[in-house]
Amino acid sequence: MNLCELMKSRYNKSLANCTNEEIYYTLLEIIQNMSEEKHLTKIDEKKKLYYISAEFLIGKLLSNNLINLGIYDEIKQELESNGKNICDIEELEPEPSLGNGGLGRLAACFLDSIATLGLNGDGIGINYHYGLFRQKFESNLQSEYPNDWIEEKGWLKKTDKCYTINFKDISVKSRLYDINVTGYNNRTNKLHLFDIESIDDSIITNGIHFDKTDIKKNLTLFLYPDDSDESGRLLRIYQQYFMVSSGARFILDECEQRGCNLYDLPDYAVIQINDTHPTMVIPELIRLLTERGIEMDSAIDIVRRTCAYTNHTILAEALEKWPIDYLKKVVPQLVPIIEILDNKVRRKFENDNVYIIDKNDRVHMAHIDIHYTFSVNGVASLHTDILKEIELAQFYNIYPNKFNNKTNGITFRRWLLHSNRELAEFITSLIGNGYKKDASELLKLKEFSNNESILNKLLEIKYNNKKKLKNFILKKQNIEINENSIFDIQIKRLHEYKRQQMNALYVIHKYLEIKKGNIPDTPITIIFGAKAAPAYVIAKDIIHLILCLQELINNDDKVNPYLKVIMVENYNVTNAEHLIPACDISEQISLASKEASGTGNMKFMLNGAVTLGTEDGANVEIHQLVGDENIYIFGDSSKTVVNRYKLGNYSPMDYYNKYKNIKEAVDFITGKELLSIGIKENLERLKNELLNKDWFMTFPDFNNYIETKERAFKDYRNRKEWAKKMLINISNSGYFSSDRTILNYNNDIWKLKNNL
Ligand code: 26V
Repeated sequence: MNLCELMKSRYNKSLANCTNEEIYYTLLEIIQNMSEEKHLTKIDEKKKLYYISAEFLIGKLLSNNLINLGIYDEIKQELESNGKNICDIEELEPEPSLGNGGLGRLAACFLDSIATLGLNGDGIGINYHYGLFRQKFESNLQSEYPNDWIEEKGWLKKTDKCYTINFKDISVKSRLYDINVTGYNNRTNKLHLFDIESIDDSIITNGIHFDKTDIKKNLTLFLYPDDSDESGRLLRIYQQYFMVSSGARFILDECEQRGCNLYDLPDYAVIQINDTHPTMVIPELIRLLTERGIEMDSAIDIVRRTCAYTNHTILAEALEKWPIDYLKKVVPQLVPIIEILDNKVRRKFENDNVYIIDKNDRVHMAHIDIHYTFSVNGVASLHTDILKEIELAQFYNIYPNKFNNKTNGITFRRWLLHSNRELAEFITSLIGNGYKKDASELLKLKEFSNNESILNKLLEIKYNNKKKLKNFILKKQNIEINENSIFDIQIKRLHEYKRQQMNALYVIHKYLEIKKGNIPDTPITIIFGAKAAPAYVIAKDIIHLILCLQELINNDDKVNPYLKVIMVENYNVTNAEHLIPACDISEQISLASKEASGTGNMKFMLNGAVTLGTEDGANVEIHQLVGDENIYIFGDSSKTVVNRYKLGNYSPMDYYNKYKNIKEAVDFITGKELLSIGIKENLERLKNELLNKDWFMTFPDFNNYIETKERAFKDYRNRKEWAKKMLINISNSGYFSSDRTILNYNNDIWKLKNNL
């Protein structure tokens, strides 16, 4: 492969004289051709995995593909010797935003690992034209705009596969688009995204507003359209059914082509249902099988043996329950099937808590999954325990063998090899290349934990990454940060349970301390990145508070040499790739029991950040792996939290009255400094929410949070000891490779042949 020659023949110019755009489109084509060559389904591959998900947060694909095809270094060098920089070319690529957060990014990591392990497995989802909104900060508030990512020449390949999808009132024609997913030195699988052709983006006005009833024009415009009104909720059902009906028909077609007679579907397909958004695939498959002549009871049995379900949350408000009337309005063809499924359950069990249709005529989507799949898994050890013992205990009693844990993972190709090249190269120089395919080899790094020069090199790499991030933030947001300060980073969706508000209260606390003359030994930079759901009022108020603090503190020359606050605009995968390698302290501070797993925590660990966190989600497993010395754990345990909810006697006001620093920090939200910057209504609403509700129990953990954070800051001063903590974190992170997770899924659930 010679890029120079190719550019010459295409454009009749030397590589040095080509524009970055010309280079980008040429690389895209080279990659497409190379990856297509690796799309070989082996003859003995009878069974195939279909990972069906409303989200695939794939991020930019150029570098990732170059790495996985093994030509990154070659191309980078060739570009460099012609005066070109691969980073400038990467910048031209728009980032698809086909996901919200961890759930969608997990699906993308899984596709990478499935292909890397040589497994026969594709993704199925929706081709949202504008995905999740693009976030802008205007007057210290979040505003939302469409993210226009689809280009004429891009990764999406239009196919001839089309289906007619029937809703109660309308029919639409779905068409399949494919994105190649090439594994690291391995095969190419596909991400299948369905779309309609009658989409009309001219209906979008004023940011991301549009007529939610005009389904033919809006069906695949946005991910998670605002569902605070009925038309928004109905649109979500339209989207979900569109995805599963197209997907189910595609799966049946493919299986029949491979020789399946539909009675033996479980030998040809396994369908992993990613949370409840694709749950309607169960009644839809049953419907399609009966339409093709299979009796209802057999159809149900076939589907149950084909599908498996992953639960990603215990938050009640996130567990989907659709009023049956909504389903009657959109997909009446599924209603009799769901009623049959419910009746079967009622005949077998006498327990309201396991019925599919409740007494208020709402359909519990997760209950369909649990009864009518063969496997139910949680995404971290604590999460699975909570499902078994508390949230889904009534089901665990009935189906103890269905429940299993699959602790999440991340792909090291994107989150180390690509995002932190310098660290990856250093690791390779120490332990060789083996860890790239077998991440457990990172354990070999442990033997260097007292080697001063190696520890110094780790610190140097971190420092270089911090300088890079400093430039990135300066360019992006025109804020200058100090690369010698501690980089303390909290980046994730904005949600009260993740407790960005607790970190913001810490910022206030620290600001007041500095004002009192208690200057920190090392300057601190607290970095946030988060999008709030457009209709989630308190989440947007928290963003407002953080942005007001950013303005107040960064303009206060008495404070800003010691403390700075940055809220990164439009947090997405690309921004995460810049932020994570530069982090010293990884904030994972959700209320214990609420974060199913978290995956950012794993990315930070792999990049040598030390976790400051609660015993929640996968933090628990990180803690077990690195030991007390190499993590900062604080806060109430999940047992205490669960018990406090049960008692129902938590009163934030008691803490406010008892602890002076809590009162000071909370009062500051509506004090004169912030009111001179922010909006009274928003700040007051947030303060009242904390004082009167604080549903995610910020105050009980607050003082322990401050103490533990201060201890981490103090330890940071001993650079050698800190570097040791970094090394121990990196060396233990192998467990969190999504290759390990996928091997577990395959061994326990999918049972596909491995063509390594
Ligand atoms: C969804 C919603 C939607 C409506 C409003 C509130 C709300 C709150 C939470 C959710 C979460 C849906 C499921 C989800 O994204 N779970 C995430 O899955 C990740 C991958 O397994 C996991 O690492 C995160 O801990 C978990 O929150």
